[in-house]
Amino acid sequence: MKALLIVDVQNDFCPGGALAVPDGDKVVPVINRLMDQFDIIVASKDWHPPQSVHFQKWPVHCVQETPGAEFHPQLKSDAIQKVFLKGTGGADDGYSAYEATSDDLGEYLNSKNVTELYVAGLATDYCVRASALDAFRKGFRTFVVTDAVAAVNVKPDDGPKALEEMRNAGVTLLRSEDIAQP
Ligand code: VGL
Ligand code: ZN
Repeated sequence: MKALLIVDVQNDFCPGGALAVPDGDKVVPVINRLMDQFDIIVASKDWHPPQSVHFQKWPVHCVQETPGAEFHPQLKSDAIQKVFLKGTGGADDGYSAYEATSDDLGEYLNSKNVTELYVAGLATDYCVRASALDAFRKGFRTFVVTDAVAAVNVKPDDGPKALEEMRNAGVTLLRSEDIAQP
């Protein structure tokens, strides 16, 4: 089985948000189209407590239960079967969806016999990167959909560097139009 993981497509990572990713909202229509091709669709949310060491590195964003932590309003979130909340501890960053504390992503995917994980969302150089590398390490055939991700780019080439690092680690990069129809 193949599954789609939608990483952190939340208001605070989109234009106007507290930690806006340039063109973060441009991934939304691409992801909405992708969703039609998958039976198993899961998502993560960055879900921080109001006080976190994470906020020594980043502006305050995606605080639990706030509008900034909601999915982008145009994301077809009704089709998401399970949402994994991460970054919930105050003592670490929790970038990877595999570090979610609400449920165990690896166990969930195994219970659905998922062997191939397609990763999309925000941000290429942080949570997409960490989630895709973890997925590969945990034995999933892992794909990152390059037109369905966007980077924070603290440095201008962080996004391309992260994609290259994932590719070197064994993750397959592909474009949404190159995903085989079910
Ligand atoms: C993220 C920076 C801080 C992400 C989360 O979702 O990629 N980036 N917190
Ligand atoms: Zn965060």
